[in-house]
Amino acid sequence: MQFKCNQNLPERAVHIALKGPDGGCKRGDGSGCFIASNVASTPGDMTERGCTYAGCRGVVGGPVKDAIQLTHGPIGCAFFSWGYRPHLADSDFHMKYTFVSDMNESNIVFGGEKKLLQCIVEASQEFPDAKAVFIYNTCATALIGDDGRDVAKQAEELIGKPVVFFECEGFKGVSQSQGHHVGNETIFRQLVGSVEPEGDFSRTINIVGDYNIKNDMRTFEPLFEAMGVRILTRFTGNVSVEDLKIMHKASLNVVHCQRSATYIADMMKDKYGTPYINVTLWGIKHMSDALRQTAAFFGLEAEAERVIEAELAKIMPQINYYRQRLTGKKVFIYQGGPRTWHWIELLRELGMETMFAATTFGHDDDYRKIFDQIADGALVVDNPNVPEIEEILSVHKPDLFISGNKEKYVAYKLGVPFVNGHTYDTGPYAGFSGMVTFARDIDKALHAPIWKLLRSHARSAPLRPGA
Ligand code: CFM
Repeated sequence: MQFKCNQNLPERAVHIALKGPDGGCKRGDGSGCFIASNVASTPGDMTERGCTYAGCRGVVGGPVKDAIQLTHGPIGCAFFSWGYRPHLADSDFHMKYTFVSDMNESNIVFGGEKKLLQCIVEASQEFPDAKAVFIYNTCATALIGDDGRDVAKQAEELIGKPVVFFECEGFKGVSQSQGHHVGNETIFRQLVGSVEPEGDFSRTINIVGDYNIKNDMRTFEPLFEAMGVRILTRFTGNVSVEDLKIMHKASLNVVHCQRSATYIADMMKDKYGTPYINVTLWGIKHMSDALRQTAAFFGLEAEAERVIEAELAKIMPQINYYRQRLTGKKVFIYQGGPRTWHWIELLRELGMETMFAATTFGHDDDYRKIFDQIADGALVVDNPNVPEIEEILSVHKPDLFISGNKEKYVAYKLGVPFVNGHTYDTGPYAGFSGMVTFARDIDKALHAPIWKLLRSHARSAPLRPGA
């Protein structure tokens, strides 16, 4: 399978595969099985990838609600990493403010360490309620060799609070995925286990790898709690610095996003012996499995069944209504990583089939999970460039495109119904109740009156009446 748009970019062939009937996959260049992923984008390829800084500041560190989020770098790095991802919390300090050392030309020539120290002290004086300062390194400050770790140490003594320095300079990896790794390691090293609280932690879990996009957590946290499990820490949606410090006390880590957060689950397993389970918290089967697996760990099986039964009774009439409206539709999902495979089953539960699947920065394990679940004949693309996305939409014509803000207007311009699966235009979409919202949004996108109007009139009508 080749794209017409890639005639001058033969390197793309190894990133494109069709799911074969043998359960495996076929490479685009016919050279055998498996799709190339998590490698540097080819020069000339119009990739949509982000950088290591984006993955660290925007995804893992940014949601922590009571830390000063300080970018050490030029002002644009701070502005363009702020406010786009709705990782909500029960307070909005982290969403309302962003801080930057505002490196200008003379700082780049003479070094920015003094300026950074001054910024940390000033920001913590202005916002005395903040519980820590998170500093994110950028390309500019890494290249000139500013020693941010040392500045953080000095600052910690001056302000008496944790100053956490993330070595997440943008050029470090091939995508934002490397930034998740840096974020996990740094939080683990500097915060987790730094206090030892007293108390009973025997029935506690951490939700690891959920970022509370548009309050997703509100859909599933009460269900875990209804089974008799206490949620100690969230990594990192709606979390405070104090919660991160004590997360090593939990009995079990429940890992949702397995791309951005398995690192910390592994480190906690090694150091503290904390076991973890991998779950998906979207869709009926997966959400039920997550509750059942967690319950089995604590011997709460009967409670889990009770909760699941009560929740299904609430949503099934609506799910059945939407399913008959959505059945038979073919979907193109393009997400950053895991959400592509997390949602294949959920869409099936709504009667739809994923025939085109792509991720921006998925690794081998993400693609294995996609190929395990996806239907025969489906097209899988690693890190699709914009012309490839346009070609899928205009030549293969999926009924629905699920992706993010970068792709939204491409979809609309090409007349393809679209739902925002990254930041959600409405949401939340997780849990049982979120699935109803998701189904409703898909139904609205597919059956919006605009599609009929477009097909019947607009294309054949003159651009201006009377012209
Ligand atoms: Fe994990 Fe995420 Fe995702 Fe992700 Fe992201 Fe995201 Fe995503 Mo957008 S942490 S990998 S880096 S599930 S912001 S909340 S939706 S690309 S598939």
